[in-house]
Amino acid sequence: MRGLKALIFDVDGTLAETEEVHRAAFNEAFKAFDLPWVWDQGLYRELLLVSGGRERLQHYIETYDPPRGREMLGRIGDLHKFKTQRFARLIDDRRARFRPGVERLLDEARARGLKLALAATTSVPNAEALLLANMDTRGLDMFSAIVGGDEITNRKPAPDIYLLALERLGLPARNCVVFEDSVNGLKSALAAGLRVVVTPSVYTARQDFTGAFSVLSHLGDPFDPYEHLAGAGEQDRMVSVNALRRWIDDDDDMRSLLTIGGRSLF
Ligand code: XBP
Ligand code: MG
Repeated sequence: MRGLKALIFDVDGTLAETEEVHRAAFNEAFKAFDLPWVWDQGLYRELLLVSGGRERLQHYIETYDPPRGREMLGRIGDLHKFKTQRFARLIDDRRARFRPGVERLLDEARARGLKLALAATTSVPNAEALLLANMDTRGLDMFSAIVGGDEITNRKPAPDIYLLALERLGLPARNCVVFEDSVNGLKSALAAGLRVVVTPSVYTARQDFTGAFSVLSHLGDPFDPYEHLAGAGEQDRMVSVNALRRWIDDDDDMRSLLTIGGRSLF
């Protein structure tokens, strides 16, 4: 059956520019463990190609062999736990506000009867802390599913997290749209058969978003229109439920036009 029934959002970089807060939390954890490690923005941009804080720490130690790295390989869990505690406190201090259009689209989607889900590599408590800091408890009540990175084995770009989100929503991919900020997230959602609207973040601005349904500077607001970068949305200025429905219906019409004898040319 055709038609938009749910929106699925990535958290870090998509709802808010949280990666600077994660980076601050990592650096505070390194200080607390007396490690002479500092992740500056240039290094963090490269490390972000590895999804998952624990995996990122392991990759850093194995790739850069920093002082006391070998010793810390066995304590990555403790280090990441401390970092997560610091992140939650920094988020509580409202260090990451929602990006343009996020709260407006969430509210509109609920008002129009669409389901909402989150598909985050970070932990569910981190995602919930961000919702609470920006929308109070209202933010927690509006999601049918909040899927965190701890619940799946293979992180983005593997499709696992989006397949689990679809299962929790009880919907097929064709009735949903994903909002992502990174190439890993885009690949993950595409591999799950989903259409993806990409709103690049500070750390992902220069990545290759081939395959995206739409690439926009952000979701837009009435007085803060987005910049259209690629794909659907060239004639609009903000992502609304009506606009999404139009873009998807046009895309479905195109796909059915390009399907000959039941075989898609896509
Ligand atoms: C976000 C991540 C996370 C955060 C850090 O990717 O990869 O690892 O960077 O959070 P996405 P944790 O936006 O694709 O979900 O330390 O909790 O992993
Ligand atoms: Mg992201």
